[in-house]
Amino acid sequence: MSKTTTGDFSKTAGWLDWYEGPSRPRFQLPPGSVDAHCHVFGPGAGFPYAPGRKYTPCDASKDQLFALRDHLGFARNVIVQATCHGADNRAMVDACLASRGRARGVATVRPEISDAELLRLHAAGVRGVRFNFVKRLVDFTPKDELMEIAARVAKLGWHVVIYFEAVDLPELWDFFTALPTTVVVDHMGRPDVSQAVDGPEFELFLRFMREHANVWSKVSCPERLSATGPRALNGERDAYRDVVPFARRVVEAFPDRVLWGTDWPHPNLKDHMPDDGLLVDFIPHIATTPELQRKLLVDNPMRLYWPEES
Ligand code: 0GY
Repeated sequence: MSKTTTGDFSKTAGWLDWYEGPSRPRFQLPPGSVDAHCHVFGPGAGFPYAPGRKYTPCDASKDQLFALRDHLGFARNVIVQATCHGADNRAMVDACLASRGRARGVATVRPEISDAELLRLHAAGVRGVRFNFVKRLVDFTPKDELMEIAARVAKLGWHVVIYFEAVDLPELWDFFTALPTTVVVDHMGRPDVSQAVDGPEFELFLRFMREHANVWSKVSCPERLSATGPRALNGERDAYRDVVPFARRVVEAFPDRVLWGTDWPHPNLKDHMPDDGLLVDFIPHIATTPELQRKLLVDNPMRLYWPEES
């Protein structure tokens, strides 16, 4: 059944709704696993979508997110501010507060934000800001403004999440490498997985991580990057297998600087909506030992988001 968008909003034409009734994964997540990249959308009636947004999604509430967390076997979430809410962090903050300490947040902020507001976000569980360079999602923000924000949040012990397309890494390199805190790359910098894993484009991304010990990566979103798609080629639950060599390379080269998340409710997908259970079954293909799995799903996100407990 088609999902709704409440409030005075209608979904972007062709919008794909998140998947109702995901399968139960076969892969058993290690105890204490963190879904380190997911979002809430609205609901629009309570948390209106931002005027300057590039898309209007179907609602995806905190309670629906927490139900998915429990169904898949995660213990915690990191809720990343989605661009459809702009710099209005209320929906994400509300979800963090309602989680009783089981969710942290990554916010979007403008340079004019006050110190008091940053502290209020911190108290709610926010531990990072997101800088988005994907042109279909956001308008341009001058880099000196972003650098000013980074300097302020670094003092709070926060990190910066960056989202960009692989072709833009050369141009953004100097800015990224000057950031004064931990930097977390969304979805491995969106590699073109039809290229060779040891080709020049992905090698530049690996060099970025190799030469800068403050750079981490989410090895998430195979459903966004894959050309082979969710089809199980070997009769196994082995969806998105063309992404495996890329994610596995990052996990094995930088086991202490990788994170994983579902990306629920999967904004802006065009051809299919993933079964989140199948996404969890992708994990043992890219983190092939219990030790790598524990680092990816528990130790690393705990160190970044709940250092007081790790
Ligand atoms: C993601 C990816 C996308 C969207 C957003 O904040 C967002 O709107 O992050 C995308 O469209 O690629 O990580 O959810």
